[in-house]
Amino acid sequence: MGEQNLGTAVSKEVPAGSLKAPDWLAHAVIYEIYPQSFADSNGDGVGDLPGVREHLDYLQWLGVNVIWFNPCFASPFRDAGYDVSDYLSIAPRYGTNEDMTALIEDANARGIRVLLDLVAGHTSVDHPWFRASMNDESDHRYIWSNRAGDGFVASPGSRPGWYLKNFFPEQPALNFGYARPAPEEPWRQLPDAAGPQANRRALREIIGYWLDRGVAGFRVDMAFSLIKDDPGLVETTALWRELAEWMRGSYPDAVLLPESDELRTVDAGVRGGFDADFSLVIHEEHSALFNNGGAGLLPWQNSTEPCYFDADADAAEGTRAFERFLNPWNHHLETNGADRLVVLPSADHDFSRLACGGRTAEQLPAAFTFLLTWGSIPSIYYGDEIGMRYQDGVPEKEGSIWTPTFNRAGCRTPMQWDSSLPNAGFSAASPDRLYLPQDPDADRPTVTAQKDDPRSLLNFVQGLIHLRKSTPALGTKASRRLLSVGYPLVYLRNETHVIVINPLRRATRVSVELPEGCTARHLFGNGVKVDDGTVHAGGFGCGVFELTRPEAKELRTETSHG
Ligand SMILES: [Ca+2]
Repeated sequence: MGEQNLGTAVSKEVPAGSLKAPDWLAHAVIYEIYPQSFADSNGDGVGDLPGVREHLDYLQWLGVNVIWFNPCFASPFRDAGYDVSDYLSIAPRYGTNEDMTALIEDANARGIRVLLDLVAGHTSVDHPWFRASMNDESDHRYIWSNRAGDGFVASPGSRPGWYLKNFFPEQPALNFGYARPAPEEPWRQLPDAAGPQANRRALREIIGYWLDRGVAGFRVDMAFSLIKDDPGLVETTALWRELAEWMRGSYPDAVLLPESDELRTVDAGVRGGFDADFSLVIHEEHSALFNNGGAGLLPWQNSTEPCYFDADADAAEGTRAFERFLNPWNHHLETNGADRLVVLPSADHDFSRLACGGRTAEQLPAAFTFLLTWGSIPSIYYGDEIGMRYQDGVPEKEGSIWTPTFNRAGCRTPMQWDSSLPNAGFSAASPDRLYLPQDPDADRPTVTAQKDDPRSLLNFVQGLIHLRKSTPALGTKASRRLLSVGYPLVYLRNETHVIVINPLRRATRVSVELPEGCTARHLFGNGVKVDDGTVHAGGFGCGVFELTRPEAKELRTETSHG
C-alpha cells in the first residue's frame, strides 16, 4: 500500500446554508413503490416496471406527482435490492433500462416525476468492484483490515483479511475513507485517498447516468454512513455538499433526499446540500405519531412507547407522545428555518403500515389529514391509501427479518387492486409463486371496491390530495400555528385555514381562540364542528375549515344581491 494512497488529513469548512431546492419539490406528493409488490405484468409473481406503467392512470387520478422507487437495480436480492451488483442496469426481473425510460416518459406526461433509490454506502458482494477487490490487495474501493473486529467479515477471496460491512455481511461498505486516522487501525484511509476518490467519481457517474434518462433525483439510502468515524458528520456532509453542488450545476432540476437524517441531526442534511430532510419511520419522532407496536419491536427496542394516533390512548400519554414528535420539529424550525422541507411518510418498506395492529381503516382519515396538512412533504407508502393491512406471520423474504421481533415482509405484501381477479389483480401467477402472500381476508381492501364507494378511504385520500394541491395554505410554504395540542389537535395554516384531528375512538371537545371575528367554513372531512370558539370532534373525526371574516361575508352578500 503506497503512502500517497492513505491521503492527507483535511479540514473542510462546510457551508451552513442550503442550496436552493428546485421549486417543484415544495409541491411534491410522493408515492413510494416497492417494485416487487405493486403490479406483475408477466405472471412470474414479482412486480415489475411494465406493471407500474399500466397503473400510471391510477396514480394520476390519485393525485400524487412523484414516484419514489425502492432500488430497481441488478442485485442478488439478499436485502431486497439494497445490495446492488450493477448500478447502471435495471434488475431483469423488473424489466430493462428501456422499460424504465418508457415508464419515466409516460409518468412525466401525466405530471409525475420519478425518484430512484441510490444505495451509496455499500454494494453487493456480487458487484464486480467487490469481486475484484477480494482478490487484489492493491484495490481500495472497500475497507479491508488485517484483523477481525466489530463489523468486519472474513475475506471470501484470495485477498487475506477482513472487509467492513455496512449492514448485512453481503453488503460490503464502499471506502469513502475515515474522517481521521487511528494508529491502532492502520488500514484507515482519509477521504482524499485514491480509493475513496474513485468511489466519489463513481457516484457522479451513477447519478448522471440516470438523470440523463429522465430521473428527477434520488432518495439516498443510509446517506450519513459514508465516511467512517466522522464526529459531527463533517466529512460526510462535505462529500454530499460537493456532490450536490456538482449536481445543481449540471442538473438544476434534480433533487437529493437523504435517508436517516432524523430531525435530531437535521443540520447535517442542510450542510450536505440535501434538498429536504426525511422523517424516518423507524426513528423516535415518527414512531411517536404512528408506531402502535403492531409490527413488532425495532431491533434496539425492548418495548413500544405510546403513540399519538392510538384510538384508545390515555389523553395525557397521547399528548406527551405528540410532544415527542413536536419538540424536535420545533427545534428543526429554529435551526433551519420554516422553509426547510421535510418529508413525512405514512409508512415505508422497513417497518409497519398505517393499518397495523389495532388501527383500522376507519381511523386513517385522521392520520391522512395530518400528513397532508401539517406542511411537510407527504410520502404515501403504496397501499396505505386503501388501508392495506400490515400482515403478521408472513415468511422471511430477501433479508426481511433483521431480528426475531422485526420482519419487514409484513409491510411488503402485494398491492390489492381488485378482488374479482386472481391475486387481487396483482399477478396472474399461482398464489404460491407470489413474491409474498397477500392479505387472505375476504374483506381485504382493494382499489376497485373503494373507487366505487364515495365514502371509502381511497376517495377521502384522493379528495384530500387534490384539496392540498389546490390550496397553498395547506402546503409546505404557509405558516402553522397550534391552537390546541392533545385531543383534538387543532392548528391554523396560513392564518386562514383550521385543521382539526381526533385520532381517538371517543368524541373530544376543546375551546380555542380563532382569529378575531372569524367563522370557520367546512371544506373537507367528517365528524367535526367548529362553533365560535369550541371545536367538537366525533370519534376519528377530522376536518379542514376555511376562516371567513364578517366583512368578506357582507361583501359577498352585497354582490349576490347586486
Ligand atoms: Ca413480473
